[in-house]
Amino acid sequence: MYSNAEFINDCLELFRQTKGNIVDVPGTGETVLFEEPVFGFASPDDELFETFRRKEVIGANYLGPYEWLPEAKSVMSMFLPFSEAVRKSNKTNRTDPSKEWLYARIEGQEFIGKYMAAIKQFLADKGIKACVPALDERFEVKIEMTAKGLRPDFHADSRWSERHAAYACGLGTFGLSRGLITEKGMAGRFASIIVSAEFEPTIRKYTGIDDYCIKCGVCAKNCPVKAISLKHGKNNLKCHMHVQTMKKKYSPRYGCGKCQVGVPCEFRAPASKSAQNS
Ligand code: B12
Ligand code: SF4
Ligand code: SF4
Repeated sequence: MYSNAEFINDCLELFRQTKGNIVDVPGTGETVLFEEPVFGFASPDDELFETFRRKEVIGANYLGPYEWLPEAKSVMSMFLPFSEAVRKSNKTNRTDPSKEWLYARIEGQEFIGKYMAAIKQFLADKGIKACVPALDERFEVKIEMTAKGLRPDFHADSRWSERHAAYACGLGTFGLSRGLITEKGMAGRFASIIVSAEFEPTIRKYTGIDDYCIKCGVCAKNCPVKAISLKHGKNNLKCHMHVQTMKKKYSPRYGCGKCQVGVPCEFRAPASKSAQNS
């Protein structure tokens, strides 16, 4: 029997061994992108994975764990928090992403891809089948335009959503900015893998989709293009347009993330029960 703790230890060892988490950022030097990840597990039979097919949640394009991997017995999601250096750097400018943030978005995602491929290979060597939806050729994001009065927006009907997987795996809840707040905060990236080995599901410490958000509105104040408001929530289109503008300026890199730094949910969950008790 391969336990949750053993699998987590193996994943942490692979995290340390995989090359690419320290990058040479021009003008800054060697920068660590991510701190060690935190992990959560869910059963593929969790009813949330069916709920995700609803139009208002993700949509009909979404594929559940069994469609990605017919032999699925567990879903594992992880949050990789950005290092303090990456988070701190992105607070120095209110409009443009810092160099460190740009590298964490692009080189950071390349590192995550290599890391997830290493986990998949490690499991294959143990005779365990696995699928990483983000690395699978079936992955796609279908954009559907929506409009609330004069407020054009879009909904992403994704084949797989890392935040929704993390929510199901007990890692945290959504915030006003729509980022997912974990007990290690929001500033970071998610990854997930569906496996044919059975692990104990993580008990979710929340019932509502935004339990960890205190509705302070700081993310809305930080947003350079006013894509977030306490009244209307988050506007994906405005956010996307800004990220595209940054891409023109910093291509091949891009990003923003001003709603994820200098906020109470940057590196902790302001409203989680464990945060209140500590
Ligand atoms: C498309 C996309 C975008 C689009 C649209 C985002 C969106 N909200 O869909 C744009 C370009 C705007 C975008 C911007 C950014 N992104 Co982006 N993006 C993605 C991508 C590729 C797919 C997102 C997706 O699947 N959306 C699906 C739709 C359905 O999500 P949603 O509308 O927010 O879901 C709502 C509904 O489901 C609703 N709901 C209604 N009823 C119910 C019922 C239940 C039970 C539940 C659970 C929910 C629910 O609640 C949700 C939240 O409001 C993911 C990677 C991935 N594969 O997951 C990264 C991802 C979401 N992005 C990420 C990041 C970091 C960013 C940026 C910071 C850019 C940057 N790197 O600098 C900004 C931040 C925007 C923000 N404020 O969060 C991270 C999120 C990190 C985090 N802590 O949450 C992700 C997960 C990438 C990763 N691998 O880590 N992104
Ligand atoms: S900054 Fe405040 S309102 Fe915005 S997501 Fe974080 S806790 Fe919620
Ligand atoms: S990523 Fe930037 S543009 Fe998008 S919501 Fe956050 S602060 Fe606004």
